[in-house]
Amino acid sequence: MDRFLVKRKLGDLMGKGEEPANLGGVTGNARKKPRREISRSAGHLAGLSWRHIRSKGLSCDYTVLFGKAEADEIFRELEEEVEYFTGALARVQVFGKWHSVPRKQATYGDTGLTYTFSGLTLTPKPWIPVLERVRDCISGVTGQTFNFVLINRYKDGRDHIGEHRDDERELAPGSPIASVSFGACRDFLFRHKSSRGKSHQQTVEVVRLQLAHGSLLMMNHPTNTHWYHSLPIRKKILAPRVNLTFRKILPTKK
Ligand SMILES: O=C(O)CCC(=O)C(=O)O
Repeated sequence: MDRFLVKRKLGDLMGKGEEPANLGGVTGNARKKPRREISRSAGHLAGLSWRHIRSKGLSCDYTVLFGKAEADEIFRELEEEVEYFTGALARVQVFGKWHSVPRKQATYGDTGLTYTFSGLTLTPKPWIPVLERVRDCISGVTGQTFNFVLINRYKDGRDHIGEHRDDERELAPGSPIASVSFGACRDFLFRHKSSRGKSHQQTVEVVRLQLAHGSLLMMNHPTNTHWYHSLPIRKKILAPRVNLTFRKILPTKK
């Protein structure tokens, strides 16, 4: 993840309806397969529909995990409980100049883990109930486990995240990243690494998604090896959004 290494350049509203319904727009060369049901252990999550998004080296699965009432409740709790970085951790150095990060960030996770953020070795804050609730729901529907979460809060459509890959050394090799969104629906773009820059070698079509309130996007291996992702500026969006990316990171070597 570039932001952890501080190398990157700085670069509607919630779904209505009580039941999960909005499967998010997908454009580009994402192949739409028929929706299918998956089995899961959490009984109240029965009936999820998944969209499978595939391209060259890209494998993602998208669903709306929480209905509106539950997503609203979780969003409210996140807004009350999450403590975001301030001071030096809310700033980034690009080509020798300091800039404010164009969003707020926080990290939570298992005791004893460490990770590198803005060139510093940090420990995540201990889990809080609302994060455990979301983490355990994802584990219930995917069978995957996570020990760390990065939280990004976008106060409105001016807040954004530039193109990057989540490829930091701490990530367990081959593990998926589970991205859960609450609040304003935002566009989310994947760009193939060979299609970046003015003199790119290939043109692989950009994959565009919309991440709805209560949605889950599973970014499976090897997506982050071949594709960069971003959440671009959308000035018309006035409402906040909170995104949680659950990860499995390797225990710190003693
Ligand atoms: O807010 C989002 O959906 C994107 C967050 C992201 O790119 C990341 O955590 O790596």
